[in-house]
Amino acid sequence: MNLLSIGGSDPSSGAGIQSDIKVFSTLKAHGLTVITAITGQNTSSFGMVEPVSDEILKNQLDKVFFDFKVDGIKIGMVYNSRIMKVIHNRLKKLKIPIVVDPVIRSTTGGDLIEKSAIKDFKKLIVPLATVISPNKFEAEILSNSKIDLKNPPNKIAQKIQKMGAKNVVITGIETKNNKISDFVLEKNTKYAIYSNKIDSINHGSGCNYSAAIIYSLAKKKNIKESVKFAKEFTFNSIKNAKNLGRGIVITDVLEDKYISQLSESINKFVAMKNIYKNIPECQTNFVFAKKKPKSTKDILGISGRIIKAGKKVIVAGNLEYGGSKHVATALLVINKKFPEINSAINLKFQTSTISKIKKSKFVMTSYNRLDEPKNVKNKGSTIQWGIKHAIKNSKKTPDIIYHKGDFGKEPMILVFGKTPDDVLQKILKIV
Ligand code: PXL
Repeated sequence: MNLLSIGGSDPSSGAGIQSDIKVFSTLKAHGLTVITAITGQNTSSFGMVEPVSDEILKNQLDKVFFDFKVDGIKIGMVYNSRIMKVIHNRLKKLKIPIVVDPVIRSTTGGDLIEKSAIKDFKKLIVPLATVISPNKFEAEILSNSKIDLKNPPNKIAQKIQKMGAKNVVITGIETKNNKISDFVLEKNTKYAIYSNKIDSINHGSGCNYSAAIIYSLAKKKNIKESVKFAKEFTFNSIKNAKNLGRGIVITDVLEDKYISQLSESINKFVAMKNIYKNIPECQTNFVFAKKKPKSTKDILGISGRIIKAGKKVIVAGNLEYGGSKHVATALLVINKKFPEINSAINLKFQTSTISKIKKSKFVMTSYNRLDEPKNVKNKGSTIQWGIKHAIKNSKKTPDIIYHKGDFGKEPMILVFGKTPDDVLQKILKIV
């Protein structure tokens, strides 16, 4: 996935385009950047701003759009009317999601937009927004009114929506009992999303929020899902903020530990010698569940499969929650009875593998698809039935479950473990 950040350069990498690249790369998207201005700043003070020329701004946009399929755009700092006009003209006809983060002042006190350009910002940049994500202060400037009892968030958001933004998210509205809420106004609905408040003056949280929203929208998630995702992502980045300079802390974005562990094990798996011999006709999936998974949506898997191409084995697809159906369903059943088991893979059934397992210390059980009741077969819930059947009388945590197939159904071996690495260590002993 290619995501473009249009904004200013921050040499401290706490905010601006440098921060967006960090977010995109953590989320495994490729970050493209078009720089609108160079700022001089650090964690304690804000220095100069030098907007770039029209020529280099246009040239950056041309080069990016000529070459890449851009899946989503985030617009951050756009310093003056001249810059806004160029961006408006280049983006107005695009049909991809655009998130506008209307940055006005930096936490350290620098102006990120010329005061005289706010009028043009409303006319030229706000209407480009699929989602606009002002904080309370920015929403007040854009709407020219204070958020209070007479002007609640809904009224302010409506004003901004009338300027042409499709969806408005006003972030950081404080509520009683130390919660913080984001107010969302979609085309036909409005709601608030709450989280706990962390008292922190930091660099980067607003940038992380809007970068996370564009990532989620580009993945075709809806507005509510995207706002929820961005809120949790940003909350974690604040929780994990670091004291790197002498001034305010810089937010730090964390890799999803499930993604990094599973992708590391998948890379080791596909690099194993002659592993292609163990890939079944229906291909392989390798999955990893979050703690206490409720459905396959809580289980990370490959949205495609690990496939065999001659003697080569390649990963076709991305890691996604809900990316696997069969192997994830099998894991879900096992995890209910043996909650320590959180990872699984399916391998080609080979009698040589079964003999090796029998000589090992691994706990192996099996099920026979021929014993499957008709109503199960008709419902298409074979896997659930099979795994349940296989572990019905097991006291010991299973390492391997296999079945020998049925008419037109390929036999299969499933390997289970606590983590992807645990599964991998078992595979190394049995293939
Ligand atoms: O956080 C908003 C922001 C965006 N872009 C640039 C910035 C800042 C805040 O400092 O410097 C370039």
